[in-house]
Amino acid sequence: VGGKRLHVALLRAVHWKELKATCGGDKQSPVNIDRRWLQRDSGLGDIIFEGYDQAPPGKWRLLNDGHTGGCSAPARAQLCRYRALQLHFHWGSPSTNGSEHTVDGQQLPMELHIVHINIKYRTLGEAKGHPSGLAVLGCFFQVGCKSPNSNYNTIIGGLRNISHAGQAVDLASTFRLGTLLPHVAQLSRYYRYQGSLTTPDCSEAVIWTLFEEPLQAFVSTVHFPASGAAPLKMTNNFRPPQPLHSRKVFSSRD
Ligand code: 1SD
Ligand code: ZN
Repeated sequence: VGGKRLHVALLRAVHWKELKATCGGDKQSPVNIDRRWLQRDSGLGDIIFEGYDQAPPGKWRLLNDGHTGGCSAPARAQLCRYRALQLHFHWGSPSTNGSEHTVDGQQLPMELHIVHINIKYRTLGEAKGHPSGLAVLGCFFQVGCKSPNSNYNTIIGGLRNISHAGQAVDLASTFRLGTLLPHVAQLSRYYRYQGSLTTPDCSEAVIWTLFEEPLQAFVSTVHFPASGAAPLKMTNNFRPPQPLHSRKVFSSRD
């Protein structure tokens, strides 16, 4: 498994479809969000977050899986009928280019994903077989922050301790999942479309929700150390935008 995962990580995203046919499907993610062609959907109301405001009893465990640094979600945080599984980041080098989704053709410095599973399904494998099996919340980041969210400092500090693939660390302090999201007043402004996981097997099982409001963080510090015997220098762990084909990107607001 380790060998195959490493193989996937080293293979450029453009070749993933040669390894996994599903990566060549017509509902792939990420996509460019062209704001000229957004379709307003009045049915996209406020997202119901449950448990996002509770500090989890356990510790957040941060893992370097060879493709990203992320945490499993220790709380029973849920949005509508989807339960939070894990969160992770995509970033780049230079640090101005790291997001997976682009907005009007522009890449943002970094993108957070919180992956959720439809509570109808028991396993990730089962959920991957259904178009609404998974829901991923995405948040963009901006650099040049006036008021960075300090909970990200805890995560960013932890990333420095997992510079090798396979390493994990418990974070020193806990935090509520909700504190990682944009300001509450901005949570009703989002884009929505039907897509896929952005890593192989690229299952077309994801309802994507991307918040309009970018978060602030010291993006330039979000790197795995380049020094030492790190087998993978983890930068540019983003997949480029994929064709939209016949899909539409919906907007919750005009
Ligand atoms: O890239 C992640 C991948 O690391 C893994 O977390 C997967 C869920 O099993 O999700 C993708 S993504 O589509 O959320 N980027
Ligand atoms: Zn992701």
